[in-house]
Amino acid sequence: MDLYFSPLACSMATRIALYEAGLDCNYVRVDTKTKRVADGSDFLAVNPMGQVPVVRTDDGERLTENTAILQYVAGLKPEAGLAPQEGFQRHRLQQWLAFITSELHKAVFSPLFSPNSPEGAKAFARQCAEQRFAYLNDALDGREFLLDRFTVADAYLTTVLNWANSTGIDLGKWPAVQAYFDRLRKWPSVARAMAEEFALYRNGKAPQTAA
Ligand SMILES: N[C@@H](CCC(=O)N[C@@H](CS)C(=O)NCC(=O)O)C(=O)O
Repeated sequence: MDLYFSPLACSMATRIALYEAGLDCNYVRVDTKTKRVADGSDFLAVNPMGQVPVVRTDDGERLTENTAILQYVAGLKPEAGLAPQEGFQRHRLQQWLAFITSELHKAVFSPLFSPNSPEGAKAFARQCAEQRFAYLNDALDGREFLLDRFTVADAYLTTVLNWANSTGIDLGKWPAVQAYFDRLRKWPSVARAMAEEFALYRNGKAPQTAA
């Protein structure tokens, strides 16, 4: 399997899931700014959206979209428990994946990161953050994980919360969110992925946007 990734971008959630599941992968670095793969080839030929993550499966299928990729990886090793395979908890997992991708990643962080989004869009994103993080804070209060154990939703949420500092979002306003992030960033698969991708990010030739 190949994972097209960019250091500290949302593709880090898939790296966390792969580490958690103990699955091998070929990590292919992409510069999302120039749309070039590390070998110089055109990333738009891999994903016309120009976005990471992309997974190329061992069968040659290409899969995009965090929520689909994370569930795909979880399904490769069901015994790792990264996604409830059936029952209502499966829907609960999908609820959180959808919330993270649409309400946090795209509504809050993407406009804050984008050099092309006007100040009005950034101000609206900061306004959206208040309600979204208050909701998340209530949901996380008294809980260790989003579900009853570490799942791919936690892999995605920690990846997204990792952008708060660099976008001026003070997680300290939401104590349960802050406590969750402080705890989860020390979770072995998360800590490993963050340390490795931070080193790659710092050593990158060109700065890259995260979200
Ligand atoms: N809808 C996509 C969005 C992925 C996405 O936003 N990726 C960002 C990195 S976090 C990216 O590649 N941005 C570069 C760009 O949009 O040009 C998904 O959920 O996988």
